[in-house]
Amino acid sequence: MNTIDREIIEVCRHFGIEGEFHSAKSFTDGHINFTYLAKFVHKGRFRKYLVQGINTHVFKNPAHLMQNIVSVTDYLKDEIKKEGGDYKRETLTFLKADNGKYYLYHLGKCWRIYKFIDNSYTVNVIENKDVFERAGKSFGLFLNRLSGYPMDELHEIIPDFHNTPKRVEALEEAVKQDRAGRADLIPDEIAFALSRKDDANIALDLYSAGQIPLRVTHNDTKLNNILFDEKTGESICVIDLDTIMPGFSLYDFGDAIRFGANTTREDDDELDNVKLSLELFESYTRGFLSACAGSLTKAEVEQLAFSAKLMTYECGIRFLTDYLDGDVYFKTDYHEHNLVRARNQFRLVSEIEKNLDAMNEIVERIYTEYTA
Ligand code: ADP
Ligand code: GN1
Ligand code: MG
Repeated sequence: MNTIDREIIEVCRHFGIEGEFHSAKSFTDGHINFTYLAKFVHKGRFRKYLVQGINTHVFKNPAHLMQNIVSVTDYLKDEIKKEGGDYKRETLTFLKADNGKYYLYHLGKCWRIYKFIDNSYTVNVIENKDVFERAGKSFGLFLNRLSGYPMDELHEIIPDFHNTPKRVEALEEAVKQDRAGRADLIPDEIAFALSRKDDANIALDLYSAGQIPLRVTHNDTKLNNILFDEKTGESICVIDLDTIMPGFSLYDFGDAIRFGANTTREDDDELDNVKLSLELFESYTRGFLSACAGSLTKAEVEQLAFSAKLMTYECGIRFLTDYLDGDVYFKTDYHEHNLVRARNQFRLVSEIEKNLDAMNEIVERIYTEYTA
């Protein structure tokens, strides 16, 4: 048994997990937290849990974080029950620790545990466009199911998370500070980011003009934040709920396209692989609008295609800022990882710009189908 196993066992006991320890393996997929799948054998059956170390540099207030998540998943459970669904597979179930909370500081880290949903998988690169349509439907449904949730009760977990103008300001500040001494190496990337500065305000301006509403949004709608069912291939559950906060539907739509309709990984350094797939864009739009066309305002629908550019631009800026700061926010595997990610995102911005008219036509056509 290694040190990690021992650590995981100790943490699990604090969350009331019984049975004989079988194994713990790393299950991390994202750039922020670290996740383990822990298996125990109890009463002759495997019990599986996800044991997650919360990144407290990013999530500074775990109490607020877990209040949001537990209260939203409780709400979703009720909605799913009303629809006759299986709440144990369609939303996450968190465990309480022996301190009475849904998180625990132990061995110098902050932990939480939730139930593993068996016979499920995630997707990182799409091989079949139906998968993306199902993802769109799940995130559209997520938005709809939470439309009656008391938004004022949500904590703003990361202030100004998708405030694109503030992300631009943060980049400008990072250039000025140049903490890692890298600014001189990347004049083209900085110039690209600053040349699109005016786009950053569009969503917030529409909100100020009363044309798009605040909603309860997920804010991190990467394709790998959806579980699919191994038997049916259907999308079953939206996961990675850390950034649920009041936001715009445009954030959720745009971020999903940013990740899923890119014809390659977000950190592919071969920029000619980076394209916007109109076919995948159409699939996601179809799934998304099938679930929530009726509840979107005219301005939201009109900005869906643009939101893909906005969120890709914003994400590129965040990667570039972190590169300039010395890689303090996103996990990186090598020295230039954040720079490679930023270049990839900026190339995708250019590709989206070329395709924006076609994307708008797709949205209009599908929206008309669902609302005619
Ligand atoms: P992060 O993106 O921060 O690594 P996630 O919450 O997305 O964390 O979880 C990491 C991975 O664990 C997911 O991509 C998925 O493969 C798997 N996973 C997460 N929650 C569940 C669950 N309840 N059941 C089964 N697998 C899950
Ligand atoms: C992070 O944790 P993960 O990998 O799902 C980030 C998102 C970015 C994404 C880019 C809390 O998400 O905002 O869009 O990386 N999450 C946070 O891949 O910053
Ligand atoms: Mg994730």
